[in-house]
Amino acid sequence: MTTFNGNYDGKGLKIGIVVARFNDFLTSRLVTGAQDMLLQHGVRADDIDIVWVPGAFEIPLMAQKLAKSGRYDGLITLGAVIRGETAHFDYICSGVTQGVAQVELETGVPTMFGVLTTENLDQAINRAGVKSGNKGADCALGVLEMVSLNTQLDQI
Ligand code: INI
Repeated sequence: MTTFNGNYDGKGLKIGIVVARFNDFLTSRLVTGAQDMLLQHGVRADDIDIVWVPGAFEIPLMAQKLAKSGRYDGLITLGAVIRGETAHFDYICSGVTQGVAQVELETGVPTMFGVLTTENLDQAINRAGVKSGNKGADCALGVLEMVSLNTQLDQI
């Protein structure tokens, strides 16, 4: 029996971050959380590229472009969609969720979903580094683990 576990070694990895500018007072905190965690695990600052897009709905297209470029070991997508602010909430959430999942499965590049989809501003603030951790930092650990697994399983 063989068990596979990913590690969190970021040395030599190139990571792309696609982040929505909408609600940037929240999403910039997610970027900081992700960057700090990647740097702590050995990713070089020069090996982190950040692409800002207007809103969460625009994330999948740029994530797809980065994934298809073949230059990234893994990607992190970050955004904040808050229900109270838009009648489009369900459409935006469903577009970005399905889009990011499609990018990951079609390209095979590990792609983290760090888009907050919350009922209210408080829930979003709490997940951007206040009470309930930082979703960006969680995604940074997640992408390192998935890249490691992806590499291991490519070699069997
Ligand atoms: N985009 C977000 O990232 N978060 C939101 O809460 C949001 N709201 O509330 O509307 C939002 N809208 C913009 C959307 O993502 C697109 O940029 C826009 O519809 C243009 O395609």
